[in-house]
Amino acid sequence: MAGLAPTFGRGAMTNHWVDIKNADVILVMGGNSAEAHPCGFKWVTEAKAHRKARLIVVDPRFTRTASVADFYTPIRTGTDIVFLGGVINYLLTHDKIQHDYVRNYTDMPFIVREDFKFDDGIYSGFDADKHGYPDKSTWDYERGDDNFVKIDPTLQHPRCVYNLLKAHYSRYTPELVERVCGTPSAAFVHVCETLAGTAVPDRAATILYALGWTHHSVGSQMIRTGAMVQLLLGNIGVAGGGMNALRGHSNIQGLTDLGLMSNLLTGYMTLPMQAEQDFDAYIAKRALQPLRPNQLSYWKNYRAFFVSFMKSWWGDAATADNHWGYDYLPKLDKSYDLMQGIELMHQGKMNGYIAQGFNPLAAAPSKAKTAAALAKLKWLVIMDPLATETSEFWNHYGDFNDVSPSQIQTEVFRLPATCFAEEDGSLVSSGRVLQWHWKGTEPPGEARSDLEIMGGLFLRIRNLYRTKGGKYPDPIVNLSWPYANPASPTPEELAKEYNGRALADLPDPKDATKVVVKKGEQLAGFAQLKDDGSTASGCWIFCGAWTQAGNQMARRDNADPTGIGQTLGWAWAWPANRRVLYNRASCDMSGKPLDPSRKLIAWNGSTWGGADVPDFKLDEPPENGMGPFIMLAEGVARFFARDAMVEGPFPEHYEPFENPLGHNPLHPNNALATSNPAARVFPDDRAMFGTADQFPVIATTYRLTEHFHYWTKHVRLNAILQPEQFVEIGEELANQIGVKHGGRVKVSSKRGYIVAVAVVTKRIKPFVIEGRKVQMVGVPLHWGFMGLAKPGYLANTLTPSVADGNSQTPEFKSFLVKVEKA
Ligand SMILES: Nc1nc2c(c(=O)[nH]1)N[C@H]1C(S)=C(S)[C@@H](COP(=O)(O)OP(=O)(O)OC[C@H]3O[C@@H](n4cnc5c(=O)[nH]c(N)nc54)[C@H](O)[C@@H]3O)O[C@H]1N2
Ligand SMILES: Nc1nc2c(c(=O)[nH]1)N[C@H]1C(S)=C(S)[C@@H](COP(=O)(O)OP(=O)(O)OC[C@H]3O[C@@H](n4cnc5c(=O)[nH]c(N)nc54)[C@H](O)[C@@H]3O)O[C@H]1N2
Ligand SMILES: [Mo]
Repeated sequence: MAGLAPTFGRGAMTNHWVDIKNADVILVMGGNSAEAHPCGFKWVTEAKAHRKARLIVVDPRFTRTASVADFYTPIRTGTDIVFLGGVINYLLTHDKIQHDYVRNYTDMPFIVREDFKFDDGIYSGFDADKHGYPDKSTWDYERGDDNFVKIDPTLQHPRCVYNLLKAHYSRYTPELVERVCGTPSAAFVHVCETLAGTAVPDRAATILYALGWTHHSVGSQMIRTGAMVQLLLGNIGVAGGGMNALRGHSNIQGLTDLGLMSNLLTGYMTLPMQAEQDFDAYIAKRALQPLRPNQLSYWKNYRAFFVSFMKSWWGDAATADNHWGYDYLPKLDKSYDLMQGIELMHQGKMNGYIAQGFNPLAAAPSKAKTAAALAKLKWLVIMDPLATETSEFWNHYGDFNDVSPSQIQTEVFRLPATCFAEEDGSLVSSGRVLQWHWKGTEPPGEARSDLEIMGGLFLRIRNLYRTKGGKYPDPIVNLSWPYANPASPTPEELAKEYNGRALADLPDPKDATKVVVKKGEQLAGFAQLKDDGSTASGCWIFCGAWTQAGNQMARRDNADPTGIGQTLGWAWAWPANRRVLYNRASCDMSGKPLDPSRKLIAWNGSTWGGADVPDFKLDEPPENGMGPFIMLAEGVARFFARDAMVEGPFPEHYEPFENPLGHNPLHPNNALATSNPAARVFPDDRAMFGTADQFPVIATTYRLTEHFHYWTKHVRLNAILQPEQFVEIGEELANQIGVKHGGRVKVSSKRGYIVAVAVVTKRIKPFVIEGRKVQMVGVPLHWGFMGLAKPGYLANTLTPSVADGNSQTPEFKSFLVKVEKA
């Protein structure tokens, strides 16, 4: 069975919400936090009020965030790599980088293999037939005889990362930015100058981003480019800095932490692929050994995390003989993300689908494809408090009932679920903070909690396997199910299980005669995890959340001893209650804080400590030269991503799959490099891309403060605030097509059309791209045919089915339409 978890966004904040108040410069780009994160946005206001922080907003539209910014400049959708690559070029050519930081804490001195090549938009190892890079072997550093990477601390070597990076982004000039992004070059340079002001130890910039970056076929690379800017400025690991992914649903961070993606296990461990039948090889590939002398490479403990995880799933049935249950795990032939799932349904290769807390007809791209896919299912189970567009898809197949439900054979089961306010549990915020919450009210009617529904399903399925056998019953019948009421596990039981406990007395590593944790006790943290079956932990990064001392997530001490928002007694953050990741980088090589006024940690001569939990080995003396990025085999941060990204080691601009130009201005003569050559496109979907001759207007989709996706239209007050579907359209375009404010427009793409009220606005202006004027419209996503608001068309009627090849996130934010008066 595959979990078709959607992959709409990923990552976490390297810092945390309150820490935004420590920033001197705040760049909101690829998001609209005032509107989508109004509560967390108060920390931006705080930074502006108390630190005189400068807020810069770069967005295709003038948003509510832009309205309170110190500086706003527009950008054409899907071109942020050009903008950010331009910032990198500016910082390097104007020597506005934090030298010691870059030299010591990043891979700039690392030397890259001689056979690594980049030619007119394509990296070495490309296979045009396979639409990607099956061979990434050249994307690597050069190794010495000792197998460590060769480096040149003087940064003179022509193939050191510094020189390759400099050459790569030398093409990204302010003129190019203006020509491709439509951002006036003077405005662009102003943003560069403002950011450059933080290339010093006592000033920091933070970047707040969300879906304006993830919802592109090159989304992951946009985020990487932003991270590279922050590394050049020395802004990662310091208070008021960071790369801060502001996430979506209240517990979407928890979803990825707990591995609810088709290719993940908990704590960002990964499921094996089909070729990985051998357990030791699976571990060896992930337990990365250091690439430089004296580095830590914390993932080398992978085996301990993994074996403890298997013990939590299969208990006594996980033994050395079955490789701790590795043999039970499914081995993937490919990723089974949402896009893949819809594709398989569409091909008639999937019989049934359980949608739990998810409304794919409304949320997935290309609604016509989704509807056709659902119609091919034999059965569909909806676990949701509400009747959703998906649960009623059969009634509205096509638009507004133009196909008779009797033609659709899919049997739909609705299992009414509770909502977060009707149950206890934990939520993980974007800042990685796990907060316990308590139920506010009893669930109505027949609603049951997700735990009870899942528990009931599991017991029945296990019983079928027990009584009737089946192809491979072992993984199901042997699953550990230690709950007091097996039909309804409690959130407390699960939280303790995720933390983990000792399965035998655990001896003190320094003195084997002493026991540090007794058999059966809760573990104190992931450093106690063992790879010999003597510990169990359902999610290693959550280890420490429910210790022998109790539920750490329920703590509510808001004491902030240093005044910089480090409230270590408030709830609990993964990993290890650390609030700012990579915080070792806030100190110089000798362990002294770079900025004494925003001190996170320091070396006191014998140990690391301070306002945060050190992201480092506590007793590691600075003079040993261990780098601050202990989760990487390099020990330092990477500009050169080696083989981590499907497109290549340095981000390169590729056009959205539907773009107004028809070519990539950086590679006008290489059609292979027009759009991301390694994006995820299913063959049949290629025919569904439109071109600018028929669809000349750019469209983007987004949210409004007054609604939460597709559910608040079921709530009377929200439905009153924003009662009816609308499209935002600039004055010039409105004049051209003869539509007045409050009139109606028809917006069509290659995949279908919507009709909505026209909101004619100055907030949207045309872009001048390669000397040509290009218009844009904005489509809020909240409407559909269920609920109390006026029925509207699903915004995803318009969007194309294509995704980022790393994250499988759809390109919701940049596509082409035609706009007419309706
Ligand atoms: N009120 C409310 N709040 C919400 C939600 C909600 O439905 N309602 N949803 C939650 C969820 S699940 C999520 S994931 C988050 C999303 O949070 P955001 O990503 O902040 O939300 P969006 O409205 O999708 O905003 C994306 C912004 O990016 C801009 N944009 C589009 N394309 C580009 C581009 O190419 N470059 C740049 N620089 N900007 C671009 C859009 O104009 C828009 O202003 O919000 C969460 N918060
Ligand atoms: N064009 C376009 N499409 C988009 C986006 C975009 O920006 N543009 N954004 C994308 C993003 S980021 C997201 S996150 C998705 C959102 O897509 P969805 O996640 O499908 O949207 P929601 O309406 O939040 O649906 C969640 C469902 O969960 C139900 N629910 C709430 N609480 C519980 C619970 O405790 N248990 C159960 N079982 N159900 C519960 C709600 O009633 C609701 O029906 O949309 C994506 N689609
Ligand atoms: Mo989201």
